[in-house]
Amino acid sequence: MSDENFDDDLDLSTLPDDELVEQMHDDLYDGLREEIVEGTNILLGRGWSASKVLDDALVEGMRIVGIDFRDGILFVPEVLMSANAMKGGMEILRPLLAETGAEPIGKMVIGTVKGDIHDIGKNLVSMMMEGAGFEVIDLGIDNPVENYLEAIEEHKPDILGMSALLTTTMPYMKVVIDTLVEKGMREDFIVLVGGAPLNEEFGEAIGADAYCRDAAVAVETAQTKMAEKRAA
Ligand code: B1M
Repeated sequence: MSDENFDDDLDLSTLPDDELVEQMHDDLYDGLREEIVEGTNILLGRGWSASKVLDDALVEGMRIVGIDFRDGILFVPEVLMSANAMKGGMEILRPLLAETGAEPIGKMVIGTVKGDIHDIGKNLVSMMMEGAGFEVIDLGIDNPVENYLEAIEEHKPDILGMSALLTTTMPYMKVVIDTLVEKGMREDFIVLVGGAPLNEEFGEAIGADAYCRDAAVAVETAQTKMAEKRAA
């Protein structure tokens, strides 16, 4: 995939559409933000719709990145660079997508729980979810239950995502879920949880809909749960 790195003076605008899209997959894989911005602009200039650029060039490229991340071929720094490159393209497309009324496939509020300042994993999840076409409202780190409730009230998400990296902070996820139950709101949302010290058993015990081992699983789970919700 990275063989193209040597080719610094490749003029993207000379490539036919299919080769340019393939090149963008490689550039996304290699975390080349400027090239992704340029490729995105070229495709739009050729009359591609924003959603086609998003799906065929960016989301497909991130799908490939996600597979190699899950399989241990790519590592965190590389994936952060890919995600950053994708964000470069997304920044151009986001206003155009809003303009054409293309609906995101779902909305997620996500945040790291109270007492916990780890955010690398959560950021990856946010970016991969955005890459898969979800709208993501990222609350950042160290969120007390009030922050989640405010965001739910304001953004009316389909999914509530929580991240925790410490054994001392992961129980706080239950505080948030119990609060939703107390307020009779629990069934209004798909609750997904993740973070290195968690496991499926913990997810079940606290009443989440699913524990997500990594960002790729978070995307897959969100897509499945959204489809189930729509079907119901
Ligand atoms: Co901290 N830290 N840390 N740390 N840190 C851990 C978690 C630790 C396991 C290290 C260790 O001792 N081996 C340990 C926890 C031990 C425990 O609880 N049993 C630990 C500790 C002790 C601490 C401090 C207490 C240290 C201290 O101050 N004495 C302190 C706590 C601060 C606090 O939060 N209050 C602390 C601080 C820090 C730094 C600030 C230095 C830094 C964080 C920087 C940042 O995030 N901006 C840091 C780091 C980097 C780590 C390690 C080394 C790496 C975490 C990471 O980013 N992993 C970590 C060791 C480890 O985990 N092996 C460690 C990469 C990331 C991509 O993976 O976050 O697991 P991860 O995310 C994955 C999945 O888990 C999942 O998808 C992600 C992508 O695939 N996922 C979700 C995560 N969130 C999700 C949410 C979802 C779905 C999936 O929602 C739907």
